[in-house]
Amino acid sequence: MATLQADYATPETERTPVVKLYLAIGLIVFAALMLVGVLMRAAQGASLSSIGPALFYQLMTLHGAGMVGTAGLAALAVNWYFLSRYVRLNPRVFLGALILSLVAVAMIVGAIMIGKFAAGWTFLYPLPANPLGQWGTGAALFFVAGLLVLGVAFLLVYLDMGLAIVRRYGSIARALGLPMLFGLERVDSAHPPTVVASAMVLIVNVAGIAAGAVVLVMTMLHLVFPALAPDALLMKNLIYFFGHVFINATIYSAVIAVYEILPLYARRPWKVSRPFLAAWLAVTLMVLAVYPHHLLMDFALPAWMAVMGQILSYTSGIPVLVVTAFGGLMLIYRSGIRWDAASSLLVLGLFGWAVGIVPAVIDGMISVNLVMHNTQWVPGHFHFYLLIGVVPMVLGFASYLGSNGEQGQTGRLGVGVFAVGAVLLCLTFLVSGANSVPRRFAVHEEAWQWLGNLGALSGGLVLIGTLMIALPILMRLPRARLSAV
Ligand code: HEM
Ligand SMILES: [Cu+2]
Repeated sequence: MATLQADYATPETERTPVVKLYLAIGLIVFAALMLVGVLMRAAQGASLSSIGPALFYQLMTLHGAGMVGTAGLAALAVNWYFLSRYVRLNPRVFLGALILSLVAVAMIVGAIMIGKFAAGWTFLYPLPANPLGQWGTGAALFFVAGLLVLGVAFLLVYLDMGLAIVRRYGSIARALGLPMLFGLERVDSAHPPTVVASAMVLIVNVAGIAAGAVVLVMTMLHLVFPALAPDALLMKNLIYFFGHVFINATIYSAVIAVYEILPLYARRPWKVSRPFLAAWLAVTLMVLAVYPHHLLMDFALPAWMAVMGQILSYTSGIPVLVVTAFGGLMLIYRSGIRWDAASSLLVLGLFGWAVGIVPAVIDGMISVNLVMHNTQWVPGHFHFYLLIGVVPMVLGFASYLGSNGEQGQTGRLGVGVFAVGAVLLCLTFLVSGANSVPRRFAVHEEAWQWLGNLGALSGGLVLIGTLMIALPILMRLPRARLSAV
């Protein structure tokens, strides 16, 4: 590492241990929640009808909140690890956030498994306060408070990241590369893509989590004082602003693994350019404004918001995707890259992210949404870019960090098993959606059940593939030092 950077960067001995802890916990939780997913899909296929609707919705809430939270934390670890190369971050803050998150997990899991809370991870107002006898106010409060604690953990890390970025780069805008983009400074091709992405994530996710905190507190107030009933449309706007921004920030954090690790394999640098900076600025603004595509069927929403949601849906994901996919392919092309578990996972992640955006954009059109809204088309597209996009990026990072330069055969084989299972699973959702199978239904019509069963089998493959990738990593991780690629 250059001496100039050494003044700012976090020492290696401080960077790695906490990140390993995040990853080890993350991999185990991912696998456990995949099993929950398989159980749900099997229930929809009627081959596990003993689950019953009450437990199904508990599992759905657990799987949704758990996967979103785990993906968020794992992507945060990717972001933190690579940002700490360029700025001095505080590992104690990062560890504190992990401990807070585990407290949050205990509250959330307790609310669901003991308190029987089952309103879905989106806790859509006023459902948490209308349990029809399935759960008590205490369970709802614990769930909502758990999410709030998780949000606080993220904000603490972001505060540390933001301060460190400002210390080194002067401002978040400069880290995002705005002076270079607008010609006020010469384009410095050595400006790290990681710093640009981190600046974007900070801007959008602090806003997202702040909105989340507001709506969580309002939900708690409503639970304690039912007479205090906020406007339902406002609550829905806040919830989907938060949910949309949070999951997008997760994707844009995870992609940092591609920016940092692929160049090591291809032995070529990933250089920052004007189009790259323009794409990241564009997505910073659009991610914040596109969320009404979740409310296209809410007729009370002002029409201009729905139209904005539709139009921005066409463009929101595209700029960064294009510069990243193009940049990644240029990097790989004729580079003689070595295909091991880590590099294959990162490229699989790019593929899943790119392909998953297509059905998402289709559903972002009002005329399509009229038909596809709340069908399994929706889990179809988001599993595509989460399961085949974010998860492989995180696994690729873990595999790179844990490889110690050695890469076993099991992991590579696991990537194939994972990919086949994951694509099949997503197809079962998309085909179901195209046939108007509703999402979030515990019990399915007989005609749809084969898709549920095929989905459960595919999910089983995904789980096996994940274990084949994750177990060798988990075994190596404790003694892994800075990975030598
Ligand atoms: C083996 C892998 C997986 C299986 C079998 C699986 C299965 C399922 C099933 C059956 C549902 C309910 C679908 C419905 O609405 O009818 C679901 C929902 C969901 N899954 Fe997965 N999933 C898997 C992996 C993942 C991953 C990796 C993520 C994110 C990182 C994820 C995030 C979600 C979310 C956010 C929901 C929505 C819950 C809700 O509607 O409230 N899943 N999944
Ligand atoms: Cu969205």
